[in-house]
Amino acid sequence: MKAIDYESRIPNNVDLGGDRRLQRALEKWQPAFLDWWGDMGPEGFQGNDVYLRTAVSTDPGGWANFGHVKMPDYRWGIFLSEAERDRVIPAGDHAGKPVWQTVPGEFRNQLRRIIVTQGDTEPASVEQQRWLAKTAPSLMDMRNLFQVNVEEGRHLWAMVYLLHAHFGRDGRDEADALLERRSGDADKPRILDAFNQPCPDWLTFFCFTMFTDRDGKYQLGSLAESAFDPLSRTCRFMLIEEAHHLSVGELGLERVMRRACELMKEDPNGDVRDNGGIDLPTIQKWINHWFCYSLDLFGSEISSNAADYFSTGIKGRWREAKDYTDHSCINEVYQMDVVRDGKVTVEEVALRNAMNEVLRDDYVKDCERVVKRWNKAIAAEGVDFTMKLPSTKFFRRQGIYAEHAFDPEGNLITHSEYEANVANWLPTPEDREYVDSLMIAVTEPGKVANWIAAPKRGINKQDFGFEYVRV
Ligand code: BYC
Ligand code: FE
Ligand code: FE
Repeated sequence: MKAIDYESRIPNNVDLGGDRRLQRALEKWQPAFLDWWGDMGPEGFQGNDVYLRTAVSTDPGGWANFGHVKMPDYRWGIFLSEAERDRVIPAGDHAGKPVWQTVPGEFRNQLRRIIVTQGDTEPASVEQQRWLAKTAPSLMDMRNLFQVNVEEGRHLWAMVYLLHAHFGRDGRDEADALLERRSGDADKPRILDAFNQPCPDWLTFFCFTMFTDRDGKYQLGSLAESAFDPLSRTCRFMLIEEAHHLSVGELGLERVMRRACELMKEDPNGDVRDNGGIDLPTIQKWINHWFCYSLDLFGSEISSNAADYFSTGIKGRWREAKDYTDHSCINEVYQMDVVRDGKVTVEEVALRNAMNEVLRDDYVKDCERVVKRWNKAIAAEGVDFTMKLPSTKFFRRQGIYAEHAFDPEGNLITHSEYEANVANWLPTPEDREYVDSLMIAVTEPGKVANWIAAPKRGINKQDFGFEYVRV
């Protein structure tokens, strides 16, 4: 393993110093990135010391270095996981052949498109979250927000490195464009839907990190199985950072649920909202919204793009190399629910064309695992309420269910039945206004807003009362 060149302007373990052209190109992009961070990164607190972890090495345990830094001084770097010796292409028509260290000409456009799409989500999420520090429910939550933000910035660097190193002029143009699109902008929006949605409150932030960052986990996992080895190695390292983002979402939502339960017990005849909490049915609505928006990110259930990505080896399934023996999938089928003549029926789809759905299935299972943990926490509070994931057909805007109306149980219903009930299923303007009214910053160490329970654990073995941000 190459030691990280931590002293050079761009910390890296890719021997940037050995490629002057590439180094100069990235050094030119760096000020544009810092300008973007200044304009579109977290609003406020840029001059404050934040207790952040910084990747200083990709060795196990060595990549998480904690200390107080000002966000603009965070060392955004380029880190690839260690190369696997004699790695072979995990999936598709070329399975078993040596992986690619450079981009084959015939797959150049497809690979660039995927890397650009992946790269686009990273700054988009920072833009979506930029106002949240002003209403952080505690200093530790604020610190977690900033940790997620700087790491999404680093993930942008990871994709920009690949574009600069492997795609020449087009790659450099795409890297510039990644700093020009803006989340939610009418003229220059970000590429994928969920990344143009507003993220105005902390309940949304926790749903986003729980559900949308988890799409990141599965997309990165699928790209970690890529035949293009630099992409695979980049994604493997990003996945390590991603785990914390997911826990911010999972544990954040659990704390909101626990607080709702506490308020129900303190005032059994009272209303959670009258006592300044977020009631469980409201949390369920936010979950419905963000789970379904995140399902859209997997692309259509039946997709020739997905089949191409799989057969060429550009993408694999989740844990393709470890968990599967048949890596070709050529004569296999997937039993897919489709809508025909006003009814849901099962049809056989060529497995390669169903690869988006296969990945989505793994994602849904992972989400279900977390929902079970939440329900245990609610039960432990002695409250009789069960959180549920809605059907994957409910509230979709991409794929084969998007033009139909479904209820959260997955029953096909009419559009007017949907309209008549949607206020029970998804956040209403009144719900949003209520949640928004609770968003008031708490910046005293060890204190927490009324609508959320204090966390059970601090960060890096520090207490909850630690000065995570010096305000
Ligand atoms: N919104 O065959 P289809 C993360 C487009 S998150 C808008 O259905 P395909 C992160 C699609 O582009 C992980 N458009 O889809 C999380 C295509 O367009 P064209 C991000 C959409 O191509 C939190 C058309 O519909 N990484 O890292 O199989 C914080 C039909 O294509 C959407 C990736 O996504 C949508 N939701 O797959 C920070 C990995 N869905 O060709 C970071 C890279 C589909 O008609 N991306 N379309 O113009 C991919 O692998 C694929 O592009 C997709 C879609 C999985 C997104
Ligand atoms: Fe990311
Ligand atoms: Fe993330």
